[in-house]
Amino acid sequence: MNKDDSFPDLMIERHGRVALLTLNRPQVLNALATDLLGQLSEALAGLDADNSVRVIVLTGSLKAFAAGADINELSKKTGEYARTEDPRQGYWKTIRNVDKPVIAAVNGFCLGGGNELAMTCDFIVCGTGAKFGQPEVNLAVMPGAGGTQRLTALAGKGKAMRWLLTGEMIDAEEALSIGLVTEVCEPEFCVTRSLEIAQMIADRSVKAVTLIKKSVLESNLTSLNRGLEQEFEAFCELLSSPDKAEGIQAFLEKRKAVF
Ligand code: CO8
Repeated sequence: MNKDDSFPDLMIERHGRVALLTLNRPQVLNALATDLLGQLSEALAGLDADNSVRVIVLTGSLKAFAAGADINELSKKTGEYARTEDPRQGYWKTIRNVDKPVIAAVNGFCLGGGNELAMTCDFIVCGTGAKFGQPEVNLAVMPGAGGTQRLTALAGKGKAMRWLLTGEMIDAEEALSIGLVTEVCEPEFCVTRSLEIAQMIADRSVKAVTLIKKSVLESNLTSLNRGLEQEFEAFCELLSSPDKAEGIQAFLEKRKAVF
């Protein structure tokens, strides 16, 4: 395992032509603080530009792929800041623009921004105990990195509405049944299995793989881009609301929010 000083919250490992990138901020269940998101976007861009790498597998720990954006940061953030100064949107753009295939290997909690990150990958393999969800509504906020768009595209309107509006979690079996994930395996084999699939892709023609990925993403790019803009505007509006202050305070005090 290669620890790079410029990526203190990531681990990067090479398996032949496959790179394994591991989120490593266990004390907060890999919550995607701005700094971690910045490291991730830089590491992914670096691997994308590295000719010795053909496929990337992104994973977390057995307990959590990522439990969402960092709620401590979210508490201080206003809509105005998110619109003007926040580097996060730029980081997300870099992440979704990676040309090489990226597979998410998910165990444990995959929530909020964590689920948005997994859905931004090209497909997801998960362990039996994985729990997916968009619980932002519990904090009186909403997904701001594509959750409303990508979950709807994968699960269909009814299920996406149900999960986005209630914040309920989706277990691995249900995630498989709706196509949110492509395969469920024993948790300890999730990364190995993802590396095996990555290896299969790495053996194919780079040119064919690159153009297939590009074409699949193109299929709904115009509507996705429009949806992402609308979602981000709504997200910024909620960041400055009094309900958000109560939602986050309640989380930090480990109590149920009252709206
Ligand atoms: N951010 C910060 N800290 C977190 C987060 C998080 N998202 N999730 C967990 N932690 C911390 C906990 O506060 C706890 O810290 P401590 O030990 O100091 O009390 C530690 O991680 C372990 O967590 P728990 O004790 O809660 O572990 P449990 O196993 O009891 O519960 C859960 C696990 C169910 C995952 C629970 O931690 C939880 O509900 N987490 C929050 C999930 C959530 O709401 N995610 C959505 C966040 S909002 C978002 O992603 C989109 C908004 C985009 C904003 C962009 C601007 C920043």
